[in-house]
Amino acid sequence: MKNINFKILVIFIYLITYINPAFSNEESFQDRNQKKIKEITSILINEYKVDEDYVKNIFKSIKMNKKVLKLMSGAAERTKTWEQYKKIFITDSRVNEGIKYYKKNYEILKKIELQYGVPAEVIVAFLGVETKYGKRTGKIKILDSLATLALEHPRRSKFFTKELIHFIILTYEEDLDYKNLYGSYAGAMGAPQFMPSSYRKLSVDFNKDGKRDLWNNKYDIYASIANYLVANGWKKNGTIFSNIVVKKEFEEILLKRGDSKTISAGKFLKSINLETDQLDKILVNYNKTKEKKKYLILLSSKNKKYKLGYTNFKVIMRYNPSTYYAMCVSQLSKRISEGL
Ligand SMILES: [Ca+2]
Repeated sequence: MKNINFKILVIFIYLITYINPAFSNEESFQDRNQKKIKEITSILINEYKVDEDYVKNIFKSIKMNKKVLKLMSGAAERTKTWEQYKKIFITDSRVNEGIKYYKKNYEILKKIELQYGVPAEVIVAFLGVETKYGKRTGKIKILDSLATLALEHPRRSKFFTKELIHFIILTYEEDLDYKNLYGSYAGAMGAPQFMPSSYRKLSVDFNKDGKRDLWNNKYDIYASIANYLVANGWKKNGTIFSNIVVKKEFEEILLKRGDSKTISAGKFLKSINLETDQLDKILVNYNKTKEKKKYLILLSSKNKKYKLGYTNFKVIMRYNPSTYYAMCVSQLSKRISEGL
């Protein structure tokens, strides 16, 4: 009997020492990042006047999340072709759900559209792509994911350190419970998936209840998306993109540029020794529009898929720099408005 108890004890000690992360990895996560944690702590306390105990308690509570490092390298916009990417986001069910969502929230959406000049269907399309209309806001503890990426991502540690700092200030200033905030693996928050820096800078308390709530309040959610776009140059009544046909002799040259790219039409024309405003020379039946800035959007060279984008397309790319992402939001918004 004694012998069995002893064996169990040995196994128990083994388990808590080598398997339970609280006794092994976590300690070393804080330990091996001691210097950086000190730097961040000092910035928060000295530059942003965040309470010292508050910051120290936060760093004590952080648990490394190895999964987010893996997930970062497999982001859909970097691994998929246009056809594969589109299949995820522009399905009949997502379009239909968007139309229903639009109708259900019509009054609030129109109020925001009127004030900001951003069409309701564009706001809805962002929500559709980001979180399936607010239903999937993410289940990963934001503090842990941001800290893991800030301290241990091989390439993007600088970017995530900035976001981690913003996140801590945000929770401190707006009295948010960092222990219970969940989001995407990259630390994006709420229905519109704002990163902490954008949350602090551009989210809006539209219903004036003293809180900027991007999880639950539709006024705040819609207004924040619209405000983000306006702050990044959204043009009221501007076109987002149009279909074009490139003349055969120029198509090959254009498609050589590859997939998932948005390039200035002027720059492309210059590269083939044309004037920057001579777009009509390379396109079939091209009608000039009022839009000054134009972009050639390359989706798939294999399937000869390209479009022409305007200023608002580039503004959508400020939300997420992927050409595929911006085209999905654009096409989803179009399909939703066509289906109303
Ligand atoms: Ca509010």
